[in-house]
This record gives sequence, structure tokens and C-alpha cells, in this order.
Amino acid sequence: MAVPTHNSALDLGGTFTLTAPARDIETTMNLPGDVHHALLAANLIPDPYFGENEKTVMWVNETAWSVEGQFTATDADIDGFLTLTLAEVDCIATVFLNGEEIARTDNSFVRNDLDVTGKVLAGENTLRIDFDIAPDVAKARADAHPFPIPFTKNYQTNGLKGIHMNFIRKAACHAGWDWGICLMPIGVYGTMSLRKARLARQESVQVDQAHGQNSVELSIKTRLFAFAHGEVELEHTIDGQVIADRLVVEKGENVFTHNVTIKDPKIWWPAGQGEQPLYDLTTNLEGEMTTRKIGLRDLNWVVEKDEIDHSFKCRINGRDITMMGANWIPADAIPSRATPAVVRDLLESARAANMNMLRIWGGGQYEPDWFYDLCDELGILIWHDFMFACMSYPSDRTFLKSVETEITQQVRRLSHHACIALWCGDNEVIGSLDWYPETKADKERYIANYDRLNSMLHRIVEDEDPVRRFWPSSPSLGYMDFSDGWHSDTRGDLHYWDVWHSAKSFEAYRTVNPRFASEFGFQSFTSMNVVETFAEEKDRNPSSPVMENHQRNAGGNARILETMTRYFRFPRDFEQMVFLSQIQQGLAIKTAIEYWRSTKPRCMGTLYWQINDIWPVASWSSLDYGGQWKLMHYMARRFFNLVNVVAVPQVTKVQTNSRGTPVEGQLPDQIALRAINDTGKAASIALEVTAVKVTGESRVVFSGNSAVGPDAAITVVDIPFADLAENEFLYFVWKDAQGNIVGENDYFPKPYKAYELVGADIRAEWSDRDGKAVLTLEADKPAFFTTASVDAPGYFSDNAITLLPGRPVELTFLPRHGQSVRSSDLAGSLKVQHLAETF
Ligand code: BMA
Repeated sequence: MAVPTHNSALDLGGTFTLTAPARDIETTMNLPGDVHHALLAANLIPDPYFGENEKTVMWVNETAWSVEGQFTATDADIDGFLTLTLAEVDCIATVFLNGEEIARTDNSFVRNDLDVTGKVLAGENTLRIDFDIAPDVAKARADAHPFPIPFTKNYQTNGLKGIHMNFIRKAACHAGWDWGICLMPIGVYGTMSLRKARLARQESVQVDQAHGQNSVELSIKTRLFAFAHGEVELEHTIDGQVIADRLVVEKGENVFTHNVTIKDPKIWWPAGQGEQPLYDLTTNLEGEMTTRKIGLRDLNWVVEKDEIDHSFKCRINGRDITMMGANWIPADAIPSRATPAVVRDLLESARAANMNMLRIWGGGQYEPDWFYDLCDELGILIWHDFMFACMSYPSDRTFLKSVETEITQQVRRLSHHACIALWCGDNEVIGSLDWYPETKADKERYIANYDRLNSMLHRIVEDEDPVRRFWPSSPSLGYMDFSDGWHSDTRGDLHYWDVWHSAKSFEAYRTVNPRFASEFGFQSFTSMNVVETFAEEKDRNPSSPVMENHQRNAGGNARILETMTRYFRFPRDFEQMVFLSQIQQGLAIKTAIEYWRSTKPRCMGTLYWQINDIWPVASWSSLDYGGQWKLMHYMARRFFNLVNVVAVPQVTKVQTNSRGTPVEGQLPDQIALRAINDTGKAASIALEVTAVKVTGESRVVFSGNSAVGPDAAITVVDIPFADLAENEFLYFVWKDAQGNIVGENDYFPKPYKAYELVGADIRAEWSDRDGKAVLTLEADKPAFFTTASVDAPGYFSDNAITLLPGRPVELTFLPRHGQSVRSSDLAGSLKVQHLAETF
């Protein structure tokens, strides 16, 4: 966690000495940073992500580490009250300044502002941090607790031993997860500085907004910490207005509120719905300057009785806007690697796929300030869990006290951001009571225990950020409701996992009608070029130890392969299997999202699990570790199109299998083509539907114009299934009022394996246009999920597309990280893949 930069602080980051006395190790370490990163740089450990090295490097987190470094202060630097700020110490450590113990840290989500007045010398000073062995501390605490609190089942595949992460405050997924490596990083992250104050320092600046006719009233709440009684000068500047005040402060914490009116406000919208104008708010406390970007938007959640049960929707600037996006996990298991450039790239890919919301999931971390700045800039709203996930937590006084400081600080730090849409108590903690023998056997005790923590979180949000909604948990049916949030689809948010975790058919997604689907996912293998970074040729087999190590959900590889046998013909080799797994993943999630979006306004949010990976692994992500787009990310860009047309098969009598789930490929009676408009303006849709034989012949079965009102979904036409011949599928294209093609989609009534797909000859031609490389693809026969890839960081304007004879498609290459490339740089590495080639 970082504090805003200010000009009167001495940066204490730099090169430190890292030692492990018990192991006779001494090397250098850059701070802020983490131990694994330093050991890698010093060649003292192999790449933990390669092969099965996770096990080889496990000793690192079973070792007591110490970092020590020097900094020089001038007379001027120490002339005043001094605060040593360590934004994030991971995790349990003792801090020494010039040999004197100045703090014990215990919670990596708490910022440490240590009063070191009189303790810093003019000249050289020594800062030392001794880290305890976190897994040992966690175990000792768990053992001493009066009743058992099991750790999450998501550690079942971390290869070694479970760690009682519920007894220590650091990212729960540091100990692994069902997609994560177990490294248990150790380090200091974010701001490390020595701050000087004449009398007081800034603690937090929060901004509330009240939107009027043509103005926005801001209420700026400034929290100062004063070292003594006296007077200070405080100045806020925003939109050319200066609010200067002379304030009397008392020793300790002081809170002041100033109001300012922004006339003719430039309004902030989530991505896709308008611009993201940001106002600079600069706060100057006698030279300690901080700047925050303020986006002006009116946001509230409409959770109220309706004809179904209760709505669950986000109203922004007066419009009920469908939330479309995914779940976010920490960007790297080695914290030093999650740089602003890496994270910006991931967030830009979220926006490029038409997302407007990410959910920061409760088993990860509160992100640094710059993360939320990026979301404000890109128009990505954040559903923010507090950091509790998939297990119970203690509720004794010491634990609650620490969490109270954590949540209070985090809410005060982040509440000014336009992107923060909701505070949510945790991820799946209520549901997890049914997962463990201990909690199942004594549920009342664990619910009471849960409520002590959860009601405190609620109270803190009400006190510290009253304009934001607190949602108890994800999934949850609502306030004080401790019942099953997984399966009720009439209220609250829903996690729907039956397709992945219970092997139901993709069709099962159409048997639930969530109000807001905040988690559902399907795994794929990470792309071939990423597999090559951790698996040698001999290990490229789905049941090799290396590939199994890079799959952390028990039975995950088997689930991927078994599903293939249900929908596709079995792939002919490893590389084709990797490719097909990504087609399959995209298809699963497309089925869910197209259908749920089409039920608008019943369903007002779909956030799939998960957008990113923490290391190279088989997982539910749509972006590979490193940010490359998997096939699903391309499909997401299309299934999240604001104006979209989707096929919804109608089955009068659903046949179910022995598991009570719809059978794969049950033929529909008819196929409804539903037009979805998630814009604030009416959309004109000229739709042409063709029935195409997999061998290429096609005929038009419908053509017509419709108008879809703003924020609405309608059925344009029902196509009787009986009208389709064997081997025919539906392909549809729609144009706007100006006649421009705005979207294409298709629908196969039977599983792909049932069709006699024919080989296609695909011609690829490169050109350069407006400084961009353009690839034209043309096929002589239909080619499905046609995907172009090149060895360069970037993505094509589209991929995983249906190519039809006589319909060439142009794909523009969009480099990530902003470089420009020419087609001649890419042509040599071009690979074009498609479905018929996989078997
Ligand atoms: C969800 C998440 C994670 C997990 C995922 C896949 O419920 O909350 O715990 O990674 O399921 O199993």
C-alpha cells in the first residue's frame, strides 16, 4: 500500500543487505521488493515458475530473513517531527532504527506510520527489519486458538503443507490457491520514506460527492495527525478553486471538512458509456503535498423488492448499467514483478475486451494507489472484496483490532476513487462453512464467529464511507442473510460453479437466471508459448508431473479433457489440445454470458472467473501470465459488445441426465435471436441470418430491421430448428442504421463433434496501413475459431473467428506496451489455427 507522494519526504528505498544467518546467506536486495526476487537476481534460487521448482524454493519461506540498509539524513531532513512510513511490510517483523526496536509489524495490509522524532541522526542511519517465519507463527496461533479454524481447501494442491493463512494478515493466495503457486513472499512493498512535519502530517483525504442539476457538491474530509497542539495551514486546490484554511489542531488525530462546488461538472462514466474526465485535487499541508484524481459520478446500488424478488443493479449517473467484466487476482506471485507497466497492460486488455468492472477478489490483496488511478483513468469500476476468502477467521479481540485498523485505513485511503463501486465483506466465507468437518459439525459457533468479524466490517464502512454500499459477502443474498448464496437466482449475487466443479453441461448455464453473476468460470491450458517457458519438450503431456504441478485444481486437467470428449473430437496432439482447450473455455463462458445478458433487466452483471494469472498455469483466466490474450479474451471482447445479437435455443422439454443436468446437445425446438442494447441510446439493428452448411453453401433464413430501446433486450426472431438441414449452422450479421457491419455471431445447435467439418485452405496476406500491420485471411471452406498468432507482444483486432468462403476478414495487429510494428516483423512467425485441424 502506498501513501501519496509528497515533497518533504526522504525516500528510504534502495539497496539493502539481505541475510539469513541460519543459512549463512548474505546478498543484496532492492527495497521496496521481495526476497524471492532478490534471491533470483543473485542466482541463489532457480526460477520458481519452471518445472517443479516450487518445491525446490520452498525453504525460502521457512527461513528467517533480515534486511539492513543505511540512509543519510541532513540537518534539514530531521528538523521537525519525523514519521517513518513503511506502506506494506510482508508480514510479521521487527523494525530497528539505529539498533533500537521501533515497531513490531503484524498485518501486511496496514500502513505503518512510526514516530521516530529524535531517533534519526544527521548523517548515516541504519534501518533493519527482521522477519519472523510466517507459516510458523500462523501454526502457533492456530494451535493456541480455543477451537479449530481450518485453513482453506484451496491449499490442497500446494504440494507441501497447508498454511494457517487465516491467522495472519497477508494475501491468502501467497500460500497457493487452486490456480496459484505457494511461495509465501517476504518483503517490504510500496512507499518507504522518512516524512518531516513542522507540527502535523496528512493521514487521509476523502471526497464525497452530491450531484445536483448542473453542479456537484464535494465534501473533502481531511484527516491530520498532529504531534502537539497548535495551528497549521491547509490548502486544497481543485478546478481552479483554492480552499485555504488555518486550523487549530490537538495532539493526535484531527478531522476537518471543507465543501466546494464544481459548476458545469464534467461527468465520469464507466468504459463504453462515456468519457473519464478527472479533476486534480491537490492538498498542501505546509509543504506536504498530495494529489488525487477525482472523477465525478453519481453511483448507487439498487437492491429493492421487484416482481421477481430483489433487484441487484448498479445505477450510474441515473442509468442502470449492466456490469460486464471479470475477477481480478494479484498480478504476480513474486510481488516485485507486478509493476505499474505490467498491471496497466492487463487493465488495458480488460477495457479492450469491453469490460467495465473488475472484482478484486478477497483471497488476494488491496492494490497500490496507482492501480486505482489506472482504473479511474480507464473507466473500470471495482467491486472490492475485503481480504477474507474461503475459510473462517478468528474473531478474538487482537485479531479484530488488527482488522479494524486495516479496513479503516484502506477505506480512508481509497474512498475518493471514482472506480470504487462497492465494498464487499469477503469471498465465499459463509459458503465455506459447509466445506470442512469442523465447521459443518458446529455451524452455530462458526456463524456467530463470522458475524463478529462481518458486522465490524459493515460498521466500519458505515462510519468511514457512508455513501458506499457494503455487501456482506460474495455470494450473498443480502443483509444478515447467512443462507446459501450459490444457488438462489432471485436476489443478491451468485457464484455459479456447477459447470466446472460439478461437470454439468454448458447448457446448464441456461438453467439459472442470476440477478448478478459475480463468479463462474471454465479452465483452459495456458497458451503453447507460455507452456514452453516452464515445461521441457518431454514434459508437454497433460499428465506429466510438470503439467500437473501447473494445474492446482484437483482433477482439473481431467475435467478439461473429459469435457472435450463431450463437445469436440479428441485433439490429435498436445499443441492442438492446448488450442482446443481455449476454444472450449471460450465457448463455455460465451454460453453463460450471452444467455444471462439476454435476460436483461433481470441480470445486471456478469463477472467471469478470472481475468489474469499469477504465474503460468492451467486456469480459468482469459489472459495468460504475461498478459497475452487467450482465445476467450477475444471472445469476451465480442460477447461483451454493448450492442450484441445472441442465439438462445428454446427447448420445450429439457432432457436431463443422471445428475439432473441438461444433456449435451439436446436439440432445440427453436432458436431465439435476441438483440441486446447496453447503451443509453436506441439501437437500430439490421439483422441477416443465414443457414450455412459446414461445407460452405449458405442460404438466407431471415432478414429484417429492428429498433432496440436503450438499456434493453428483445427477441428479434425465432428460427424453427426444423428449418435447418443436417450439417447446417446459423451465421448472423447485423448492421447499424448507416449500413456498417457492427457484429457477427454464430450458433451450432449440436456439439461440434457431431459435424463433419471439412479442411479449409486459408490464405493469409499482410499489408501495412496507417502504421499498423494488417492481416487479411480468406478461406475456401468454413473455418471455425480461426486464430492468428505471431511472436510479438500484442493482439489482433479479432481472433477465434468464423471464416466463410467469399468473406475475407481483416485483422489489425495491436501491439501491447505501445511499440509500433510492421507486417514484415510479424510475417515470419505467423501461425493460423482453426478447429478442423485439431483432430
Ligand atoms: C471461486 C473463487 C476462488 C477459486 C475459484 C475456482 O469461488 O472464489 O476461490 O479460485 O472459485 O475454484
